[in-house]
Amino acid sequence: MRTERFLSGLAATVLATTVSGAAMAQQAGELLGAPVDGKMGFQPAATELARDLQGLDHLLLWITGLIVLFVCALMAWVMIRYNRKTNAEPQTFTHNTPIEIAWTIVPILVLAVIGAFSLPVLFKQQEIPEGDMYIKVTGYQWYWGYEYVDEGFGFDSYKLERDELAEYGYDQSFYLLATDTAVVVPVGKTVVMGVTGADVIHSWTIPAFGVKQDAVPGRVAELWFKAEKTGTFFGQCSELCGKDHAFMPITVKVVSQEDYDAWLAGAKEEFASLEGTTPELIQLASVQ
Ligand SMILES: [Cu+2]
Repeated sequence: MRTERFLSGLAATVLATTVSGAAMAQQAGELLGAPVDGKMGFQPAATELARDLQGLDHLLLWITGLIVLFVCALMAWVMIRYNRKTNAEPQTFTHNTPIEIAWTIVPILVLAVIGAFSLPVLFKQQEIPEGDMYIKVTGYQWYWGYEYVDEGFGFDSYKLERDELAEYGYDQSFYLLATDTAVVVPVGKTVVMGVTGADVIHSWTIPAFGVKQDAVPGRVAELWFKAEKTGTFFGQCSELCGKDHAFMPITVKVVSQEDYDAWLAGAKEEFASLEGTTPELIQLASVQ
């Protein structure tokens, strides 16, 4: 499966170098951040944020797992040792001070430990750093619009139909993941995204980056990520937004700085015509 995807990505790269045009030049790198048949768990982390989140999840799984085992063991002990047959004459006491103190203190300690590990992860995600670049994303019913605010252009991103996938270098498993245009970002750069909605609440996410942000009309929320490897990563709208909620996927391509510069030059030309027709672009440039 992996190899197949790698090969299709490779084929797309070759295609991109032979067929010019910014849209095709976006086809680069391995198709990394996508669900894989028969697998469970997280997609491989492509950012520090995602690694932190997955580490926290593992820690919580251990803590909750041990608590479940402990409670089950206590219940089994009570059922076996204190049933009517083995303990016909029950004791009549109603208090045990040391145990009551313990079952108050121990859960507090458990929560304090969880808090000590989870709050730094939360803060790291929510404290938006000074970004190397800023992209504004707007959720529409039912597609995404992107604006490279610093560069003064923007484009919309629609899902690829089944019969369009091959043309863009994807196999059929990328239906409802792959889009016609993609967000292109350079590897190792801090990207800050402003997320908003134009009509109803949508939610922008890339699971492999560990980011998810509701796109709420009338406000611009922010998220950030710094992708550590090149490749193509996928997400899907994650807030029920109407009948085509399932049909507005997200594609992000992480490329080398040189590839990004080349894409940027082409994209500026290709999408420049949108500038006059997209009033939000000018408005947003001033917000930023
Ligand atoms: Cu949506």
